[in-house]
Amino acid sequence: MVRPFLIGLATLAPLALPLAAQTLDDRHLPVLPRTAEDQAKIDVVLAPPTDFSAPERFEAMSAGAATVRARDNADAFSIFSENMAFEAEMDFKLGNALFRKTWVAAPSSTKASDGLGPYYNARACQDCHLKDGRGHPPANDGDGSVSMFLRLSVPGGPSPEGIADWLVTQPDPVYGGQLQDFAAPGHVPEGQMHVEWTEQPVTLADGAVVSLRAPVYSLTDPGHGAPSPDLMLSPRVAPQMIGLGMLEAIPVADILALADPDDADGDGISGRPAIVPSVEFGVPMLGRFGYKGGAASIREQSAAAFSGDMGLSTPLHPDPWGDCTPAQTGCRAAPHGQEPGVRDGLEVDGPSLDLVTFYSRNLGVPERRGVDDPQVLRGKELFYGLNCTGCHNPKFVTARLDGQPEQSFQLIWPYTDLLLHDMGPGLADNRPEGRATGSEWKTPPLWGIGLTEQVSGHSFFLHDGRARSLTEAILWHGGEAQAPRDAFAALPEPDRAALIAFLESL
Ligand code: HEC
Ligand code: HEC
Ligand SMILES: [Ca+2]
Ligand SMILES: [Ca+2]
Ligand SMILES: [Ca+2]
Repeated sequence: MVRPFLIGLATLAPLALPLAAQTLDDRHLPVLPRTAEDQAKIDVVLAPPTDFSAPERFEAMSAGAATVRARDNADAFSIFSENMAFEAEMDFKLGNALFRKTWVAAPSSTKASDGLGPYYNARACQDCHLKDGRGHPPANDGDGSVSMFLRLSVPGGPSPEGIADWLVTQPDPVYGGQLQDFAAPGHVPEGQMHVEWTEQPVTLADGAVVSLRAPVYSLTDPGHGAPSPDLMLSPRVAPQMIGLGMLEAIPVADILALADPDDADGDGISGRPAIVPSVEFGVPMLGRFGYKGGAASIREQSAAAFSGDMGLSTPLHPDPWGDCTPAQTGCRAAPHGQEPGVRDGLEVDGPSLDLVTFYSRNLGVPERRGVDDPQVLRGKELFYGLNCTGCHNPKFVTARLDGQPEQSFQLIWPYTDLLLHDMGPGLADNRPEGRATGSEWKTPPLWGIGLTEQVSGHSFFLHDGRARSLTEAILWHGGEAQAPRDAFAALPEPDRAALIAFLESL
């Protein structure tokens, strides 16, 4: 495999940042400043392609030197960054063990892994992020919504300081911020997620008919009283875990530079940054993780998962009852796994959170397949021509990082701008989150998407897994993406196939 993009250290000179960047920074990263010389090199590699008859330089290496060899088995997303030092492998393995670890409710004889719940969605990270890939919606009711969950909220509540355009919501006073569909022995689960599908046929320009399945979600078997009539639900399947450290290492200024909130360039696309109060740093930060950009860093997202998904405390969320509200008195009276002198008095101590974070940061992105295939190249040309790139931004160069070599200064190809976009009423969950409205979603990365079937055994896409194919996923696009979606629907069949072949090669 070629080791691309190793550029020597040059003299340090500060770079002028766009105005908006002055209020948000990358304090989650050990950033070294970019030099003028770095910037000149970056400008060259980030220039859009002009020739679609051959792949661009380094294009096959989706995550730069951290890219892993594509495997033809279900472990393709479980490989550590190719450029990781030998000494770091043990941390990755320990993090993996914690990611796979099955927790048990307290009190138990296995003191080292107790503290689960009392309410929870799953007993291990890996139960949702199956094979480090994405989850899926339930095939039938009662089939366990294990790899997806419902986020909950009601209108009202406080607004965090220093963040403009915050849409005020708060956790449900009884059910909290998330529906936990399991409970420890002796406790009643909060309820179940129920989904009803309706098939909606869509006719494309050439007469082909594609059926989209439209979901309606509800909370059934509520175990803690009738839910509030104002309750808002947001269904979410677990996303794939690859390349997250790279997304975390993109300089915030480079993401903000793509925002166009008033659509000044008139292309119908107006990305906005998600800005969230950082739990770890106590300041507003760019929200990079979660479907609406609800978390600033992998560490914060992982700590929120321990708390909300499994009821486990960490240094960032020290409450051992997780999402349980004051109204859930049974939960708050339940035994927990916190003991003085054991695991720093937490259910998951700081070093364990750091290991899981290191693991999550270093799941490698497989290299592209078929980059020079003529059909894939034609599909790439269409991807640019239809302005899919208006949101699925092809490439970035990560920040230079001190002591984090895997992610430092790499040319990456994630196909996301990490910004929020209005995707229209079809995809709306009608549940605002932070600055994201009920119809806005953060552009997801597309790298690895062609390996979904191989890793996960299904091809369900979008935030709730409603799309059963890449074609359906594209046809669900609306709002700011209406024009590219319509242009796709108007393509002749060979061009649609080429665009899909390009996506399959990512
Ligand atoms: C019940 C299922 C479930 C469990 C268990 C779970 N996750 Fe997740 N995970 C999700 C969902 C759903 C999201 C998207 C969340 C959102 O949109 O707010 C997510 C998002 C993430 C992300 C951000 C990915 C991205 O692309 O934005 C990370 C990192 C993550 N989870 C790590 C973990 C870790 C670490 C654990 C174990 C401590 C864990 N998860 C347990 C379902 C789960
Ligand atoms: C206005 C921004 C925007 C444009 C333009 C856009 N997308 Fe998307 N795309 C998104 C967002 C946001 C999502 C996630 C929506 C959701 O999960 O509900 C998404 C999801 C996807 C997915 C599914 C990803 C996954 O992990 O499930 C695919 C595939 C995709 N887009 C391809 C395309 C293609 C091809 C085009 C051009 C025809 C395009 N997109 C244009 C914003 C955009
Ligand atoms: Ca607990
Ligand atoms: Ca809850
Ligand atoms: Ca625009």
